[in-house]
Amino acid sequence: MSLLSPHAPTDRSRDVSQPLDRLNPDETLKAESRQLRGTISDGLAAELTRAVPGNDIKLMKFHGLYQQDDRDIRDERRRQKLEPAYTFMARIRLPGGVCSPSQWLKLDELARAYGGDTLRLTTRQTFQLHRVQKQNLRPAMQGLREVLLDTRAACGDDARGVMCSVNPRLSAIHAEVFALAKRTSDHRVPQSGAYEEIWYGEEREGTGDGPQEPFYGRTYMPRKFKIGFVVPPSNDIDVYSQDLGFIAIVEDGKLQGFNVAIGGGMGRTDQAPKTYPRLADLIGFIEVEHLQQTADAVMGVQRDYGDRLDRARARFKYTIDDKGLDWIKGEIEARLGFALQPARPFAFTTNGDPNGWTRGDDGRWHHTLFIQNGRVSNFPGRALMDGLRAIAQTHTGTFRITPNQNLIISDVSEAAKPAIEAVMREHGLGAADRISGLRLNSMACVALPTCGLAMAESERYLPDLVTKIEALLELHGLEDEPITIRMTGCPNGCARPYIAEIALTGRAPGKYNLYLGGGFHGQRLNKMVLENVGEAAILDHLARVIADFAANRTSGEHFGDFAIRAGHAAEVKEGRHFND
Ligand code: SRM
Ligand code: SF4
Repeated sequence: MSLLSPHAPTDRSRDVSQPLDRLNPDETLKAESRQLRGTISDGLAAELTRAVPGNDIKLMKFHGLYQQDDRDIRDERRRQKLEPAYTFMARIRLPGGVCSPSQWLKLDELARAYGGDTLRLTTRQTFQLHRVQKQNLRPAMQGLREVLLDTRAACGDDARGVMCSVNPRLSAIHAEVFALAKRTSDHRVPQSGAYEEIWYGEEREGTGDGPQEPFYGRTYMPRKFKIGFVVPPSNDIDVYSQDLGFIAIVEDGKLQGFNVAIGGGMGRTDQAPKTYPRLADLIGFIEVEHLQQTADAVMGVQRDYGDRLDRARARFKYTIDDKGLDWIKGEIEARLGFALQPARPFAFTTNGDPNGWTRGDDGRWHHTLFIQNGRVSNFPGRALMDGLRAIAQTHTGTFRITPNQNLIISDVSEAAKPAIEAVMREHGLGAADRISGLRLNSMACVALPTCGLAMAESERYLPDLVTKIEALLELHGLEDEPITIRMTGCPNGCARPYIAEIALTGRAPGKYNLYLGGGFHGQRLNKMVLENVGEAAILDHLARVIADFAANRTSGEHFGDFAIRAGHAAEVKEGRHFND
């Protein structure tokens, strides 16, 4: 099959400087996949293995599914000459992280039936089921469908689930921005009937080889594309880390439109200077009525000019740096047919979540439940999974997953509040739990044992490390100080570490790079200060910086700002700066 016309004819032509015969093999795979079908159905039917063939692993990402294996037992199985313990991770598409109690109950049921009795809340406000056996994938997908959920385009080279500030206190504005985020998400879901065909066993019109992807064409996006909506003063979604961010401009209590930010991204690879985290640039302001058109124009530019040769350079941030911001902005405006207005003033104050009860401007209550690293399970003395199921059985409002992996039990009436508090107490969810400012602002990616790319522990290690850093903070009476700390098991940046005040990214078992100096509300990249070091060196270094912070900070100065001002994030002990 030829790749000569991979894109829809409706837009301007693709970047002709990229020779077709040298495109990345993944481009051919997409183009020849019959709109994401590949041989997925055959792979699912093969009974001799728990895995699917390599190319289908890639195509299944577009269906929100990742093949993984249990890395805790990988070596042992190899010794026993057994196939790795393959299972699948399913990521749900849940724009803005909002779900209903009946959806929660279904997810709880599926997690207990197929997902190892646990649910994972992600840094992009959705659920992941892990450890789903191949033969359980279809029942799981059909179960999701019963509550109008699916995993479509939760992964793959497409527009991922769209993020949206949770901001429960501003209920009316949140509702408006959330509706726009959801519409943007729905608008960019691939149209292919492959999903219905493979997972629901349905035939759909237009399921053949025809031109049924008016926007994506046959080769979709060059790489994943991430969109987020934020409502200041909270920058909970870390808007500067999105490929395309919309910053709500609210004047006189009314949504006026959005500032547009483009080109954020966190991923980097160690020892590969051509990859780096980048903060998004503000390029202007648009009225609400131009929102979808703008999203289309921006995505269209990346679709047509993104790097389709080198996947390590295929994110929008590199297209912008390669072509130049002015050129990209000009191309966006040419597609829009008008110039963007100058960006309007706004101010962020934090990217964290409040803890506990807050009251919305409509008088309804919202409870933010701290969920360490997004892991929902029954822990000793804290039956989180059971407790949330019990709440979902009576709750009449919504649940909102925050971009910090926490959960808001939202839209609670005054009358219903005592009953929810009683269920929380009964399950050890303690509404009044004392949580340090550091822990409350901590985030870790999944990493081991499921993530195939992890080089070190993250979710399973950060809680213990935080306990040790808390002890250092307590020495100086800083236990309530809000400080963002984020850990990832590799440099890919799934917990958005490069904008945290303290960050650790995995290099090898027990070894991390330490970064300091990110902005408290996600406005500045941090700097690497130690490379490839273990816990003792990390704690030793932090002890000195924390002592200096306690002694010499100015009033109200945040830890990250102090680290920069005092020169603690200026020198790399080994290695080099990558983001000066
Ligand atoms: Fe991520 C790949 C988990 C948010 C950057 N990410 C992965 C995979 C699928 C590993 C893989 O490719 O085999 C991880 C699955 C682990 C597992 O067992 O579940 C994984 N990413 C996650 C989640 C679950 C972390 C979490 O603990 O919450 C987050 C799911 C988000 C969602 O609901 O969609 C998650 N990943 C992010 C973010 C944060 C964000 O988007 O706000 C980033 C940084 C932002 C960005 O994209 O620049 C991120 N993930 C990556 C990358 C690096 C991309 C790059 O441009 O270099 C990879 C690797 C890749 O794509 O090649 C990756
Ligand atoms: Fe896996 Fe690395 Fe992402 Fe963590 S940051 S989930 S280790 S890919």
